[in-house]
Amino acid sequence: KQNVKDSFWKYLNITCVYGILKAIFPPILGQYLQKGWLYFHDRLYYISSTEKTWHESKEYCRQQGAELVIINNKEEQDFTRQFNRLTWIGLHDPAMTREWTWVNGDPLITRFYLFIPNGYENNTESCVEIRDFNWNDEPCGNQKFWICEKDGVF
Ligand SMILES: [Ca+2]
Ligand SMILES: [Ca+2]
Repeated sequence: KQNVKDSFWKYLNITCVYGILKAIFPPILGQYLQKGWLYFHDRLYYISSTEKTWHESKEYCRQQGAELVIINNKEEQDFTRQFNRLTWIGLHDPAMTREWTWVNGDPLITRFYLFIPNGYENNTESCVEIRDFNWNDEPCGNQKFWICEKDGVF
């Protein structure tokens, strides 16, 4: 009985907090949506319509309070590959040691795409793009479309 009561209060609490946050944050959400960002699974994504180098793309996302997309699960994989463009993602090999790292510093552990880095020669391909259904390492200075991801409470 106590458990039921506890979980009721817990539920009410969460609902209230969520309601308050929702009242505060929709303007922010609205701003992003107005600028063409897409809302998917509690996150916002920006699919560029112009092309930049990997570093310029990363910088663009940071200026928007976001990051180059980090692909954490199958849903995000399917979502990000649907745009039929060569797009930079937030994965690179900063030390050129073939240790692939996400822009938030996490190492690459799970690959949701087929990823066979082939730019070993002079380590010239240190940044990663979505290409068709796969990931591909590419020279960071090439111009590509890109995807930013913004998390947060909306
Ligand atoms: Ca993500
Ligand atoms: Ca390659």
